[in-house]
Amino acid sequence: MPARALALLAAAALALAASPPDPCYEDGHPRRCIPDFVNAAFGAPVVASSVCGRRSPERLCDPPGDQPPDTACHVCDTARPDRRQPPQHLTDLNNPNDVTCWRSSALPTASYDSPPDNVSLTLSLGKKYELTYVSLQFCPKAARPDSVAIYKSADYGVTWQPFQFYSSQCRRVYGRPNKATVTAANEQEARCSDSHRLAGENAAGSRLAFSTLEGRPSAANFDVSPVLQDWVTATDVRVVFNRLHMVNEGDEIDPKKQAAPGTQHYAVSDFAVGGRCKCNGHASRCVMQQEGATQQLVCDCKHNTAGRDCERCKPFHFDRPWGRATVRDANECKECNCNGHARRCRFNMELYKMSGRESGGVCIKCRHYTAGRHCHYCREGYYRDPTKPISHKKACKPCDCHPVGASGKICNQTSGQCPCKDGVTGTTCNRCAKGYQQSRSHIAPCIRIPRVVTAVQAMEAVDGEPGRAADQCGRCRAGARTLNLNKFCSRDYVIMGRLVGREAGAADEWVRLSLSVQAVYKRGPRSRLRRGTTALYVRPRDLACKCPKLKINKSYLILGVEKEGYSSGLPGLTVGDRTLLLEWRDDWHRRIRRLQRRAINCH
Ligand SMILES: *[C@@H]1O[C@H](CO)[C@@H](O)[C@H](O)[C@H]1NC(C)=O
Ligand SMILES: *[C@@H]1O[C@H](CO)[C@@H](O)[C@H](O)[C@H]1NC(C)=O
Ligand SMILES: *[C@@H]1O[C@H](CO)[C@@H](O)[C@H](O)[C@H]1NC(C)=O
Ligand SMILES: [Ca+2]
Repeated sequence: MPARALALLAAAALALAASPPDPCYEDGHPRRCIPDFVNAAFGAPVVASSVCGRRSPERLCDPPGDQPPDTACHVCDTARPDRRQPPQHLTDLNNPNDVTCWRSSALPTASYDSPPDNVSLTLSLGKKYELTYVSLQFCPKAARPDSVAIYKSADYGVTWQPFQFYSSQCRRVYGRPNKATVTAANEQEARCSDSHRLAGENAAGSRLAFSTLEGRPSAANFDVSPVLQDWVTATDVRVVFNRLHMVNEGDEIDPKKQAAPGTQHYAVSDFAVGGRCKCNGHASRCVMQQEGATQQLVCDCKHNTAGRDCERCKPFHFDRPWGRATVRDANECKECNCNGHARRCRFNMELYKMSGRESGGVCIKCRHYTAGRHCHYCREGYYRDPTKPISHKKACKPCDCHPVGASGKICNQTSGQCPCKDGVTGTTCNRCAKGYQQSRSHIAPCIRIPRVVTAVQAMEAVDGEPGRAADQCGRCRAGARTLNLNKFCSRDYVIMGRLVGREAGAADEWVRLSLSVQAVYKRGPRSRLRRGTTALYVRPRDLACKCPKLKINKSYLILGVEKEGYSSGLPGLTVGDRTLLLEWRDDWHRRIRRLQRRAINCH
């Protein structure tokens, strides 16, 4: 390996080892993290409503001191870099050895009736901050203004809200009492104070400082006070100097102070706001980010949060409601559980509460034929493949309902069971249920076998098996035991034959047996009945009921009517309601011959 590559590797390893631990996590667990405390105003742009010498050079002087003639004068001239007093000097590096100042234009001379000499400074932080203080350092020897209002905006200058007022006459200038007590009920209200007049002055000039939380009852529980969290939040701060001097009715005007022209002006050397980049406890730093053509300051959000201030959960992390991180709970946003079938989800408070504040995410647009708030079951018309985990792309299979046997196309999403028509069974409804047989009807593809006898059962009955539906069998008329002239006369034909076999595939309605006709004792006028093999049709139900009781290789005497037989359309003899089957007895031959002779007298 080349030495250079090795060196690079070593450097990378060092960088890894040296990278400080992420303060937003501790042993892999999320914990509250906050950006460093900074002077958010440092380097930030300030817009001043008045700047000395902006239009033409202007001469300003400090108010006369106690030991004249030490009054210093400044000539402001924007064309001369060394003589400018621009608002940028408010937020530059505040070096006591090289004080830089902003100065307003000269103000009109104050009197009791004069209008307020309003001059404003608007500072844009470019990002939400949580402010602890706002402070103004006045230039050395400059007068300290009498009435000052501080406003803040939390929406980048769209709306403004009073933050603090200072005046020797709070009620008269700002309509507020001096040093009103803040209670838990009005913590988000600005106060007015005259205390700034007592603040000391040093070589660098006097300072006016507003502490945002001072005197506010919930300050000790700031972590859990949304009201105060809002109160200290600002994107912009505006200071309005309303009066440099307050002149009371009847006050004598100090001629000494009046003397020097241009002494009436505001002069501030440093505008500072102390606070932290607002990230709601979810970031330990703010970074510059390219946003279109401009750069903007944003939180480096952790805990699955997003937004410039980490003020929301990042996409697909809506299983819990967003929350500000506290010392006790980092309120990390949790990913939705969609089993890999959805890319989006939303939060539902009802479900969250119902789950015991565990999970409130609802997946949106479940794919792969899944459904449910976690895409955890199969959509209508699909069912779960039990061999695959629910997270599998093919965990849900389309229902496979039989077009004839099923009464719909929607199967049970879990089992795949289709809704079957009456008498139909099977997961896809492709079979007749027990006790049913197939029909040609699409409406009722399986019909109940009369008296619950199947062809197979009927066959078994022929073979001498016990009938399965014996309890449902009525009195048997076909299986007569006795023979008489009346029976002989009332039937169209009388034959003797041996049952020699049965057809394998029984027709639905009839079981076909094979009969070897051995003697014909009587036949109808148009009948072609003769000795030899013919088909004998018996109803399965009758067979199962052993009515008649039939056995292969046994001989029977059959007395039947032709209407039930040939005329039924079946090619053979039919055992119908009026057919009699008697098990053949050897002594019957002579007896039947006798009946034959007597039958001449029938009717
Ligand atoms: C000066 O500011 C005060 C208080 O904000 C306001 O009421 C007044 O209208 C302003 N006057 C001028 C001339 O802008
Ligand atoms: C679907 O089948 C499962 C399991 O067989 C059963 O528990 C559930 O009740 C069925 N659902 C419906 C809607 O019939
Ligand atoms: C019927 O008889 C034939 C010959 O006598 C015999 O081969 C056959 O096995 C018998 N069948 C039955 C079911 O008894
Ligand atoms: Ca300065």
